[in-house]
Amino acid sequence: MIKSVCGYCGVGCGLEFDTEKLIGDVAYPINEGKLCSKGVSELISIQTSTRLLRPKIRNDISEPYEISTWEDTINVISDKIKNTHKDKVAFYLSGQLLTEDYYLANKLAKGFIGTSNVDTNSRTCMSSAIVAYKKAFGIDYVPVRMDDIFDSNLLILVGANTAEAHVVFHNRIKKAKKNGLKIVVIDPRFTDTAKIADLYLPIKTGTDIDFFNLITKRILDEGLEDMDFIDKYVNNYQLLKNKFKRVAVTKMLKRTGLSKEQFEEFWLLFKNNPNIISAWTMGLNQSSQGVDKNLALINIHLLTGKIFKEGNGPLSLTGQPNAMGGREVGALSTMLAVHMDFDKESIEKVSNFWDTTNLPKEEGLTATQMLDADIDVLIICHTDPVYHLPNRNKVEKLIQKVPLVVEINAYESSETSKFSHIQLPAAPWGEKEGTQTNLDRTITKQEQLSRTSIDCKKDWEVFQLIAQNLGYRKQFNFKNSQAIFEEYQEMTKLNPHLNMYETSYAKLRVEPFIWGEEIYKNKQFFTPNKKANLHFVQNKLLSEKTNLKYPFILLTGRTRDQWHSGTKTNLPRTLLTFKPLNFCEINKKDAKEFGILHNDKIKVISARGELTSIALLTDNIKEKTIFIPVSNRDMNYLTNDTLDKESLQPDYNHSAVRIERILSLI
Ligand SMILES: Nc1nc2c(c(=O)[nH]1)N[C@H]1C(S)=C(S)[C@@H](COP(=O)(O)OP(=O)(O)OC[C@H]3O[C@@H](n4cnc5c(=O)[nH]c(N)nc54)[C@H](O)[C@@H]3O)O[C@H]1N2
Ligand SMILES: Nc1nc2c(c(=O)[nH]1)N[C@H]1C(S)=C(S)[C@@H](COP(=O)(O)OP(=O)(O)OC[C@H]3O[C@@H](n4cnc5c(=O)[nH]c(N)nc54)[C@H](O)[C@@H]3O)O[C@H]1N2
Ligand code: SF4
Ligand SMILES: [Mo]
Repeated sequence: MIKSVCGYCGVGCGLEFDTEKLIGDVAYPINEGKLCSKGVSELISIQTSTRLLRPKIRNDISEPYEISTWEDTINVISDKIKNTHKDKVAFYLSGQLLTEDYYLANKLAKGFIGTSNVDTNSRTCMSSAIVAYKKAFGIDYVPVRMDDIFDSNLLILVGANTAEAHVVFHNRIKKAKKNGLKIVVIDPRFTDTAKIADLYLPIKTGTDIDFFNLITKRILDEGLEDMDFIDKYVNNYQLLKNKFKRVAVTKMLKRTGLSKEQFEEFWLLFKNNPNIISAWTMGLNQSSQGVDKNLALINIHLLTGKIFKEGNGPLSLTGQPNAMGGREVGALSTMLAVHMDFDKESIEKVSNFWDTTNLPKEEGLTATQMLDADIDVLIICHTDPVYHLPNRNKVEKLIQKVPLVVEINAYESSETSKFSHIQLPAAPWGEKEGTQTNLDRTITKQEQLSRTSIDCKKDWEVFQLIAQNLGYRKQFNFKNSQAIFEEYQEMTKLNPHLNMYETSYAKLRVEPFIWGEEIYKNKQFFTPNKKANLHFVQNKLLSEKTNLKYPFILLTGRTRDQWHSGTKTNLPRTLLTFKPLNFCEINKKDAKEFGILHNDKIKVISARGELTSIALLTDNIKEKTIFIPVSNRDMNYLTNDTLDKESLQPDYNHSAVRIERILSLI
């Protein structure tokens, strides 16, 4: 029996492998034996015929790929890097990479090639939360654990569909509900999560700042602040209070689309429950003001001292299994390494540690900027940007201008593979080992369960091959992932709040490790005066607006049994019932107005592109709002590329579209 962890979502469930099947690990603290359909079927996804098994190459994307060798493909890549200015080289990584892969890619790019153009799909996912945590606390730190729900009285789930996206955590929420936890769900769709809510608030998209500001206003008006906590730990209180004297309450409430009665019902729950957790995901982060939405929510916890206390706090729910680990090693273009920024002192420390003089002096391009930036070499690993970036028609045009696009993937059929020149076969989950950090700072260890397929390599090995070919043999001479983890542990000593050095591979095989617990105990903030910052933020209405031509707002999101583009989950599997891959939820009243019937084949059109889908009529979505699942690979032909100005995260959930009926199937 080998113990490992699931590689899908940020919950990080423990599982056991007994030669042929996977079961939940009953002794694992996170999931106590439970798994969802994705975790259970991890094995099926490594045995599929759609695996990428050989390196492939072509000169031009109009030609078919030809099978090649590792030696030849790595030579082409390193020759191109050598003959290109370092600022024209970019690495596009993923929150699904293991920490060891992430560490090595960052070391190669920033440390030796000398480019800070290293970013990740987490830019499209968690960057608003990262920026907000840093602005508020001075550090990217999640101050709540999942288990806290058992000590809490009220859980506010806002823009998060845990029933489909964090399934095992959702089951634990249900368990806590049986013990008395009250639940509020704030979402423009009545999701599966809303089914367990004591109060469901169908907020209008993009108005969460107004909602949180209404709460702040009431806290201030009714004198519910925790003044002891504020005096000791919080900056800008008086400033915020003055600003709130003049906010337009009626206008804010009107914008949310909620009634006075709905808000009052919420307010009673808020006021009468001492311990409160608010948890959020893409409904807040993927927004033109994603950072501000996060800050408006964090304000509430700081004002009431509902943080750093059991059963309380603002809990950002990380989506991918190791988006957190990527943040810890520093594999984003806006950070250097191990939570350090591009300041002089940090550059010096990191240069000494890696024994290099090549470090870039400033931040690089984000994932959402790379294609616009005249890049010569783009190395994409464990993610599918053509599928996931907004405004796909533009993305397709831009990626074709990049002279060398390299894709490292474990499967053949990504959308990006249509635009790459080289495909390198990676060993997927189960054929490699390494660590990942889940959504509440818990470091877990994946184990290798079967041999690596003959011509596949672990992601870190690919980066090491490129590094060695560029001449950095001494610095990239790792025998296995444990050796990388140990170097990374040494590096975390440069920033001691990252106390990963206290664990080891041997210990992680037995139990997970939670970093940063001292920060929690000591109520530590990392701003210059060690106090958390309140921020006054307002809804600036920056998102794309509907109009007569495009009268609907498009939302996109998860379904329980599919993982994004579906390379691992859209496989024939027995015993599992799926939602269809392609559907479009439309409110019944809207459907009537536009003459659309249930199951009609429809075209959804935006100013940027279009896709086809099947109409699913429902009362569960707000009027003039439609929903398409992320398993529809064409979704980003519709979305707009407005970015949050600080986090540069896309505003995926707020694109104006119209619907046309193609064909009635009835
Ligand atoms: N089964 C499955 N699970 C997954 C994934 C997967 O692909 N499949 N992906 C993982 C990843 S990477 C991520 S990031 C997470 C995402 O986890 P979630 O964010 O929980 O998943 P989404 O389905 O994107 O849900 C976002 C919710 O926000 C709502 N929303 C949209 N706009 C607004 C708004 O303006 N305000 C409010 N309050 N709500 C709004 C949407 O209606 C939707 O219900 O899931 C992770 N888990
Ligand atoms: N419209 C819209 N767009 C979105 C979102 C949305 O909600 N709406 N969500 C955004 C978010 S939050 C996210 S996280 C992204 C997700 O978008 P992506 O990251 O592009 O989606 P995935 O399908 O998870 O892509 C993972 C890729 O890694 C490959 N892979 C699997 N295992 C391995 C391995 O071991 N090694 C390597 N090298 N490759 C492997 C898979 O085959 C797949 O091609 O999408 C973003 N885009
Ligand atoms: S909840 Fe997440 S980590 Fe747990 S089994 Fe499901 S996909 Fe895997
Ligand atoms: Mo994500």
